[in-house]
Amino acid sequence: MDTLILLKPDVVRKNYIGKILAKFEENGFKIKRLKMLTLNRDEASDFYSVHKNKSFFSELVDFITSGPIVAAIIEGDNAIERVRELIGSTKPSEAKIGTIRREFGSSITENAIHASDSHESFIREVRVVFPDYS
Ligand code: FUP
Repeated sequence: MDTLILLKPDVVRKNYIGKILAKFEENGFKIKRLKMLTLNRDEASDFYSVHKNKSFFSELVDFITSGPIVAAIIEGDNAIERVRELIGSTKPSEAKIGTIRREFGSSITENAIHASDSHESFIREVRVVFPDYS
């Protein structure tokens, strides 16, 4: 099973790309696709379309477009659920010790990483960053 992760601009700025990708490999996942890119505002709005009516939407789009990100398709048994566990809760200060957001995130916006929360989200999100995925 596949899932999508994005290492957000805070991770690229702080030089945590390697440390975070290593956690996926150490936990038995395969990195199936990998690329660095910068989302434009249209792509970011599309990616986060489920949040378009939320108060934090413009802040979210500002942040995710603020610099390069690293996108990866991660493969493994039950990957969607297991990767969500590995990244931890949205708010880094509330995420369990040992999770990626707890270790590398600094606020609810600058929370280091995105991971698809369902198969439906994965299918919608993957097309924004890997349009040739099938
Ligand atoms: P998650 O699935 O854990 O990434 O969290 P959500 O789908 O609830 O939120 C998506 C992104 O919106 C989070 F990564 C951070 C941002 N966000 C805020 O900036 N403020 C909020 O109050 C909630 C979420």
